[in-house]
Amino acid sequence: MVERIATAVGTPNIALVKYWGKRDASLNLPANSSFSLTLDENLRTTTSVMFSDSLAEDSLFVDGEKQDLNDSKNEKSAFAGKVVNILRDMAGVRSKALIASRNTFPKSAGFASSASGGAALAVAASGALGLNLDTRHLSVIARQISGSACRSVCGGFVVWHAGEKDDGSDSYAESIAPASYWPEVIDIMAMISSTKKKVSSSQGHALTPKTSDLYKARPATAEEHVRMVVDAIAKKDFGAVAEVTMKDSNSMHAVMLDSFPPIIYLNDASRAVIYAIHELNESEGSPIAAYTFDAGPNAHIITLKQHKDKVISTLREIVGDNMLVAGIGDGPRLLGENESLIRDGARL
Ligand code: 2P0
Repeated sequence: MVERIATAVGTPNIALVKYWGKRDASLNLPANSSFSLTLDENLRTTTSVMFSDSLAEDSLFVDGEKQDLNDSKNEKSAFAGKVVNILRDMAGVRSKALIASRNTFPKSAGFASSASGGAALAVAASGALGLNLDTRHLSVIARQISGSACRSVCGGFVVWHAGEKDDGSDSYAESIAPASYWPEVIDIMAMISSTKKKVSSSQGHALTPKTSDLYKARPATAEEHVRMVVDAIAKKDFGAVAEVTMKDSNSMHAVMLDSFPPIIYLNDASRAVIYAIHELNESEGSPIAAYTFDAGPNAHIITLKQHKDKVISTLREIVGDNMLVAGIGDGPRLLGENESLIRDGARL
């Protein structure tokens, strides 16, 4: 019996310039390039993949719960199945796969795990199949599970190039600097709500370009923001990084609100964080912190280690102690056999 198995860990990323709107929904090709920080292993997904002749069908378990790989309503599982098929074809392997994945995010955090999960799966599955794929190739594969997952394949400071080709081969992520380049940068996450969002990211990616007039200006604005943030990172100009980060989050949430029906992810507590960060920056005389919000009300505050205590005491007024802190990470890595979630041919 041939059995191939590998385990990888992946971490989330936080976009400073956002991906919102696709030019191709089946391949997750974005309307614009984006920029992110890959976070460290304070939040992580561990995924084991086994290909074995003894398996009768493909199966996927997330946090112990069996997922239906053919459920078209559960897009992420459907994409996971698709990615396993692509990799299996590349390796010329026919055996079925058992995939087991666990998130170590605090249960109440309300932070998405599709980016860390997608990156961990791409690395573990290609590792199990002995495919020696470079980061660019891995990001193209991970992108098909979840767009933002392609950025989590890279460590440090990451650009996802939108690309132009119909087949998506030039839509990939690339690290412009490793985590060690600017290790003082941190993300303080303020947990505001963990309730499931009314509009999923995938629904929003489709609705906004179709219905928002303001969205027409969004792709060019985001491309300009990527150029600005890359330049600011090269100069380690934190004030410039902070300004473009806040403006890009506001730009994305503006086109969300301009969608019809409107998509509203921010709530009163999110808005209180926005005001508090502007007040803090004003009292400091220059920006020491930047807020950014994804498809939900939780705030990510990007700052430098030396300002951590000030930012935490500002946020505490709004969210109490519901905070998590992550640094910048090196991206996914393969783990050893003793960390596998699959033993003796079965998931643990
Ligand atoms: C981002 N988000 O750039 C943006 C900002 C949310 C707001 O990427 O359909 O789960 O799987 O490609 O990656 C969330 O969307 O969407 C997202 P799919 P994804 O991080």
